[in-house]
Amino acid sequence: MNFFDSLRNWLIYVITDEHISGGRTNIEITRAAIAGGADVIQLRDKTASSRKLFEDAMEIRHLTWKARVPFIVNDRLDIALACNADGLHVGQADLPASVARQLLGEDKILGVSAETLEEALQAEKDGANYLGVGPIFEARSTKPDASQPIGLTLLAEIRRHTSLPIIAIGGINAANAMETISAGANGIAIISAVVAAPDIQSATRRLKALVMSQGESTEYE
Ligand code: TZP
Ligand code: MG
Repeated sequence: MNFFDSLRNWLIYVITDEHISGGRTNIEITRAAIAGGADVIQLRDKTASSRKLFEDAMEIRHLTWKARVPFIVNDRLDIALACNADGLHVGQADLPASVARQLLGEDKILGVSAETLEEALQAEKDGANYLGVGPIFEARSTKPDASQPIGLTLLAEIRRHTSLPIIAIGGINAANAMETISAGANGIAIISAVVAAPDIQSATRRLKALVMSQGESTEYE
């Protein structure tokens, strides 16, 4: 299987957040999420210094390398390159995806956030390897500046118009994971339902089992 095709099999995309983890570090979150079966880890920290982010990224790179779990850095191209992450995730207010692609080269994964069909189609043109689509549900308790939820109908519409892997994000938990996959997401990106859970490992495992049971009955491109 081509390396980029394997993104279609990402089911559980865990994003770190030390602000809601009850004191657990990005490294502890990563360890527990990997142990629970996370298919990809993203380092996301909007307030850490560059040095702290770099040091965390290096350690997460080591852990993910050993576990053969892909590692994506949020927002920061410099950190992604410095730690030799597998890829970078950018939003609509970050470095433009086309520029990120040029600087990353063709061998790294580029993820782009999209809230509309237009953004999704533009991201595809700009060289995205996957789309982060959302917020699907209410997500402002984790991301205070998150937009209004876009809902499952728009997710399904984006699914119909792109063949890129779609990772749905925003307010996803065990109660709505199945319907999110049914609407067309390849996988789900999760912060609070995993990172704020008392047991990160078992929260990850539970979500993975749910989504895997769904995958047995549904197939998307
Ligand atoms: N982008 C859109 S919603 C969101 C991000 C980073 C936050 C998702 O967090 P949660 O806790 O899984 O709703
Ligand atoms: Mg961003």
